[in-house]
Amino acid sequence: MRTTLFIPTKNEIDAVKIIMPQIRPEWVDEIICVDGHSRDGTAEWLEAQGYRVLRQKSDGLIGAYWECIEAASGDVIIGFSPDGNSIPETIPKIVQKMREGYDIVIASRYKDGARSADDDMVTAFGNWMFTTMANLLYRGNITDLCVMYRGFRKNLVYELSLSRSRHPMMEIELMVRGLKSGLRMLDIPADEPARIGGVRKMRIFYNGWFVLWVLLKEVYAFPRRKPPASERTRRPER
Ligand SMILES: Nc1nc2c(ncn2[C@@H]2O[C@H](COP(=O)(O)OP(=O)(O)O)[C@@H](O)[C@H]2O)c(=O)[nH]1
Ligand SMILES: [Mg+2]
Repeated sequence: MRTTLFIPTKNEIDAVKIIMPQIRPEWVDEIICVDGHSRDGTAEWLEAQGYRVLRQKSDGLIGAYWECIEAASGDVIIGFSPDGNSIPETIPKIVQKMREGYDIVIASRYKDGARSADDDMVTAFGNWMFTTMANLLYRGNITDLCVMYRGFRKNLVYELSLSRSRHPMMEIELMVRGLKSGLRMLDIPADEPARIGGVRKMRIFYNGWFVLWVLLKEVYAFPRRKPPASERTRRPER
């Protein structure tokens, strides 16, 4: 099993200088940084440290995700926020659990007393509401639907036909379709410290709308309905 750590950056120079040296190279097989046109020297600093940096061609965080997935040699992708929100020491824990055979391992901000220092009232409520909806609609018992910090088998993006949209749907489809398909999903507790410098790029209501949309559309969307009985019994043509 090969592992690829996905590091998305957009104007995160203060944070990457502190966080990246805390990531031990032996924890994963490959680190791919995807930089979204930073103007503060983030990409140049990462390159000077010897990291592989893809200059993003597509739009948004999800575009960066796909560029990493397509460039990755790993069988497992781990999404990691280098802005201070993700604790580096959780990386080997995720890798360990993926090796044990899980399909998706989530670094949950809400499990067993883990805390988020990045949440405000709105994001705390939204995360609780969306996670509860996912569990009720798709019979899960996950504790953090939306966190980016998770490992997953790379092939799931193809097996589950995840959305190529630049809107933030792919990660939520991964989780919901994972629940619907009965995949082995595990959440392990991980605090979310406050971000270091920079500004949050995630737009709360824009993202929230797409999370809600995926939660609802997935009631019908995947897997596709079985073909009608007449088609199912038809013999294959020779
Ligand atoms: N490459 C790339 N990275 C991005 C983009 N938007 C956000 N990021 C990075 O993704 C990570 C998470 O973004 P952030 O706005 O902090 O979201 P939050 O932590 O979920 O509130 C940060 O490291 C950002 O710099 C983008 O359009 N392209
Ligand atoms: Mg963040």
